Amino acid sequence: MAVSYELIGETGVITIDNPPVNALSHVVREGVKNAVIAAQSDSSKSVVILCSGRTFIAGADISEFGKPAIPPSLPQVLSVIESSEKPVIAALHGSALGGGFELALACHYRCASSPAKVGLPEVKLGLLPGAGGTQRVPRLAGVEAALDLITSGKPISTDKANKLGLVDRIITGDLREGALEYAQEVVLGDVELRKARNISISPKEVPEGIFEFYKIKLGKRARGQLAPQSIVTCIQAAVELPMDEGLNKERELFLECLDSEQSAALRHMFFAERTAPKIKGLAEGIEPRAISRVAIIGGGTMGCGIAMCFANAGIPVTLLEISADALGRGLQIIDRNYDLSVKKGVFSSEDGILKKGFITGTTQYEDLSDCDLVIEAVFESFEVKKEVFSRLDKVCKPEAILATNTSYLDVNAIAEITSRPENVVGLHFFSPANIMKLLEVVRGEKTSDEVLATAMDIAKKIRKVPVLAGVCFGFIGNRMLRQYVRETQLCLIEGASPEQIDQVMEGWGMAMGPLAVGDLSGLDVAYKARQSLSDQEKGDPKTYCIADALVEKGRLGQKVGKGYYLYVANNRGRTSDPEVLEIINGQALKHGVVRREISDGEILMRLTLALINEGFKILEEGIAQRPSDIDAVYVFGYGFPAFRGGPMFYADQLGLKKVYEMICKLQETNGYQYWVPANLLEELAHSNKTLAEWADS
Ligand code: 3H9
Repeated sequence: MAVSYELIGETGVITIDNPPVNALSHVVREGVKNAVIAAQSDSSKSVVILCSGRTFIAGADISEFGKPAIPPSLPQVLSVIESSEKPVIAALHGSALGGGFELALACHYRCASSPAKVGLPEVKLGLLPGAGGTQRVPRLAGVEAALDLITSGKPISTDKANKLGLVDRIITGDLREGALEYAQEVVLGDVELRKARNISISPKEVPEGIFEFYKIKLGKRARGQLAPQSIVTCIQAAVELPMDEGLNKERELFLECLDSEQSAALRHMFFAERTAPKIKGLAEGIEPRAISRVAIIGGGTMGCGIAMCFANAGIPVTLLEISADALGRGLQIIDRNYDLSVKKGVFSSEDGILKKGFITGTTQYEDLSDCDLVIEAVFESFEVKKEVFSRLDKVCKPEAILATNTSYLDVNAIAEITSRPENVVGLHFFSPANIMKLLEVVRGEKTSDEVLATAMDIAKKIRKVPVLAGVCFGFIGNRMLRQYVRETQLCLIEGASPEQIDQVMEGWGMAMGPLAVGDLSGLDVAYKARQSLSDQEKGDPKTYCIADALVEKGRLGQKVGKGYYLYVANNRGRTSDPEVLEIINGQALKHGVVRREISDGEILMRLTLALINEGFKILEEGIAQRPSDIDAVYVFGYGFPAFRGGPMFYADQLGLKKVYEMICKLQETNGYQYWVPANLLEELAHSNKTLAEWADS
């Protein structure tokens, strides 16, 4: 039974039991409504609503969105609760989120255990709280607190909620017992039921211009997104309109958001993130191994960032470098990063010291003999890695997992260096590793199921989004990136400017344009990688001629103050440099390209289609398990806008037939060898199927 009702003394207790997170599925909505109605005619004097399991209600059932709505709606249920003649008390534990917190706000009183969290994270799903959250929070906690809570979507502690007036009582002991006692107090105390709707907000208490200020701020922070703006409109309505009219406004804008492509995309990403760690076809009963000690080989930026991920999760980690000097430099990088995190308020200084304490350094491989997991993050050269893995194989215990952070090299060949290929796996972190959420888990031919399960498990413990990838050049992310970068370079030589390309992609929602990203990571990195390719692998000589020319002129990117742009010291902002245009024009002339005007639409189309087409190839080769995994890679590792749902979701939204036709047209007009439509795309376009349907089948 998802909802049960019992009478304990004079209190009616409604218990919700809908694992895993007590979401407000249809059965829960109906159950709560019926139980509150039943309580009106029994001997109870008050009603307590609480939940079994690990949490109070974590919100509406997201999997029901996009399907025909089945009554009662949540607002209807909340109206029954609010108009109960007996006091209704919500007892919160775990995370009371979204519709779950709104249900609590419609109750007459709220008590909560500590620590627990409350919040309205709907904005992260492209939604706004659609069951009175935007009307009740400003009435209870004030307009500014409401704007912060609802536009950020970040949960707050119940202690803070108590201070803000959103929670009435913190219960320190057993929540159920405490809630029953509180219910009795309420019955003996207040004569009138407390209803948030009865509070009116005096416009005089609202800071002047606050709504315009938030709209402008959110317009910059959440460029092009509908929900944040609508939230501000709803909170403004809470000030300007009576409760029922405010609720109507909220409902109207909630439904508009729910129908939007942005919300569909963000809901897709919610499930993509949670589906990605699941490995298809894993042998039954496989349990992950315990990882209680980790080592990182290589104290460069990447190795240090990886070490911090484990230390932040409280897992002891040893950093190995070849010399005391190099080790000292690595440990300094870690110190600096922690200091920066403390300065930015990510950790308190005590917390920073505590976390740093989990990291020790060594120059001796022998010190790694008791590690359960070793991650190599050394220079990207097979010869260097060969040396590292041979040494690790000798000193590490036989069951230790040996992982490589390689971005491109063959994980199977690396595994074969060791006597334990089944214990070798790729763990490809993204820079800065202590911040970026993506982790590609690369499955070698011989990697055992147990090692994969362990990789997924430890990834979640260090708060990464792990995505399984097969072995190929660049795995999922970088393999697709190559096509995106190629098309960027071709747009440049054919007529676009760096500014135009970056502005188009950033305006569309990418965290950073491709050329600004190149400058940030250093143009020499890709240049060196290109030098090791054969002419055939390099493709058409004009493709990377501009990038090569910039490097050869010493324009290596931000680190030297110039690349595609100029960077003034201490100012990370970029400015245009006429010399770059001269270089581009010179290269076009040299390669016989007559530059033309390229529209913003063409740039967007070519860059996104380059990603999409390669994504289809990756799927048909089985390199990625599912389309949503590719979306997770791009959103969590490459700054792809989450509100567009990742490249594969975006392809479905464009329509696969249209995508296929556009790629065929590019092949026809450009004549490049690059635009060969993927077989899977062709097949789905002809059979009128979506990628989502293909994935489900
Ligand atoms: C809303 O409420 C709108 C209302 O304002 C208006 C209505 C009119 N629905 O995250 P986990 C599943 S919008 C369905 O790994 P954790 C999840 O997919 C909603 N399913 O656990 C996963 O399934 P599986 C606003 C949900 O312990 C499993 O539960 N609320 C929902 O790391 C475990 O999830 C939110 O946005 C859901 N609402 O974190 C809160 N939530 O095992 C969303 C979870 O099959 N939820 N699942 O992969 C969360 O933030 C986290 O799940 C929570 C627990 C913090 C609660």
